[in-house]
Amino acid sequence: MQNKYYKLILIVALFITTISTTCQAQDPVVQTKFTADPAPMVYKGMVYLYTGHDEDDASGFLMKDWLLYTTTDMVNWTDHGTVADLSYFKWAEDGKKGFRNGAWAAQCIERNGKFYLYCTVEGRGIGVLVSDSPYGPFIDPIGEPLIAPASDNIDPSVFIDDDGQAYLYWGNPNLWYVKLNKDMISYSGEIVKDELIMKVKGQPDPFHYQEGPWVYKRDGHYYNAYASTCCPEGMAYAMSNSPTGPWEFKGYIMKPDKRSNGNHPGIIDYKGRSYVFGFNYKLNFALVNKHHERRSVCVAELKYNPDGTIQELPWWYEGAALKPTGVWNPYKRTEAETIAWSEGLKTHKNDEIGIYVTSIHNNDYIEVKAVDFKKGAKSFEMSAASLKGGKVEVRLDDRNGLLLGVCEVANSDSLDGWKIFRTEVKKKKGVHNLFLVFKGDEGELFNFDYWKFTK
Ligand code: FUB
Repeated sequence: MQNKYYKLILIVALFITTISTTCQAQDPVVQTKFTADPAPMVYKGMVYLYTGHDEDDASGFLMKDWLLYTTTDMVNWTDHGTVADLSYFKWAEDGKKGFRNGAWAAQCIERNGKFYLYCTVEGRGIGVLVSDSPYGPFIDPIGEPLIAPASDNIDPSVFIDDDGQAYLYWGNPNLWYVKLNKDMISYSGEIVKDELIMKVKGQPDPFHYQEGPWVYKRDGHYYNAYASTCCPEGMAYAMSNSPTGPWEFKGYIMKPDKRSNGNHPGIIDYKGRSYVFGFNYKLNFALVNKHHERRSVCVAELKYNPDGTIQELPWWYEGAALKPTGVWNPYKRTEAETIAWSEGLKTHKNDEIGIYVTSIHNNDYIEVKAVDFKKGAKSFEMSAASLKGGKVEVRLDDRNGLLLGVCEVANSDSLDGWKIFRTEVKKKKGVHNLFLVFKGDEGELFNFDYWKFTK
């Protein structure tokens, strides 16, 4: 997606996608990159969403790093960029090929203030990284795979039971588990082949288990959700009275659909609601009528029945829009990479300012949902760097909605020359979706670091 032609197609595709999904703005969650294998984690009031990363030019799997996004309202997601990559595992160097590929599914969990990120290094086993913060930096504490290389050994899911016993599950097409020690970086006892797989010769597999297990406990029930059937993959689940089974197949969370060759569930409870993450190929198919492993993470609200079973969801495109679980405060600094929906943009990172929004062209935009202006703002300011400059139209509720003001972004002489630009804005009270619409001549206009309103 580096060249101009590709970007033009992306803008048109996202425009069509937006029109056809005006009420499903979280499909996909991220529009600036291709993301896969979602692993959400709730910690201290924040959702941390770790994802895999399909490269823009991937045809098959081309995955080099793991990304992190956060939210406190389930609709506005802040991009934190790469949280770890293959080079973090020195043992993952693939001969002459280096660290070029294989950053498959991962999951992060907190224990006693430390964060453990279990990562598939495809063909080389499952590794574990540790950090004092969910944002990293992560390091490899053992210097070797935690789970040895084997074709089955992908897609780790980690779960800590109420008695403190932690389990690691993984596998395709078989499901395996082992008891982790309290240090979370070693295990004790046998690696067990789980009975979730009941492939009896000549009998249909009642679980349709394929890969991507996601094990958790809720209201006394143990759940094992997973990518089911192949291919296309849907998402199904089994329940049990114990973390090691026996499991009973309960049904689909979402049926397989030819619009998504693969799948990978990640499930959380957050602020009184439940959510399932997975992925589809919507952005890929909006761009080209050809299957590439260029996937996009999606999220939908999940509902449980009183007996703990899960209500089956329709396919991503047909589900209800997510309701924000909070409002956004526009009077504090907001990173430009906090986005509910965007068109035509990319994000990059540098050592000076961290993540910023780039590849900004005429008519590209950012939407931030449920922004609470309270009694209304006086002015808007933003930090940008440019060789060319342009304008930002500050609008409400639609990309063509009420114009509050126009912020002129002058040439700041360099793409690293960050400067603050301001405009007065019309006072408008209450909660609105904010649209920052970029305007200018042909070509890249500027880079954008953060914005805020003043009262
Ligand atoms: O993303 C690479 C692999 O594809 C994952 O590890 C599997 O779960 C499938 O989603």
